[in-house]
Amino acid sequence: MKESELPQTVEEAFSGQCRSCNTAGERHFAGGELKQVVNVGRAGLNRPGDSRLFSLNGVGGSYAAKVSAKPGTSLAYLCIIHPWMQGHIKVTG
Ligand SMILES: [Cu+2]
Repeated sequence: MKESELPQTVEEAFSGQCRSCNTAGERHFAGGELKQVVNVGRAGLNRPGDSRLFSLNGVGGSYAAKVSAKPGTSLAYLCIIHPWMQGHIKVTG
């Protein structure tokens, strides 16, 4: 997602008004079926709205996903369960 789409406060994240959280949730459960991978456009993490549902088993877990954004792109992300968990993926060539 875009940096400007991240919730800035805990209140905003849990108000039900976080558009990014709501959109991701709706796309993962579209059609009443849980989708683990949501791609907006082509495969891989490259566009606002692309999302992955995964869990890490405790501290030290890891997850891998293909990032298909162009080098130089910075993708913002957040955990929709814990919206204060936010970060960036900086794509390098
Ligand atoms: Cu989380």
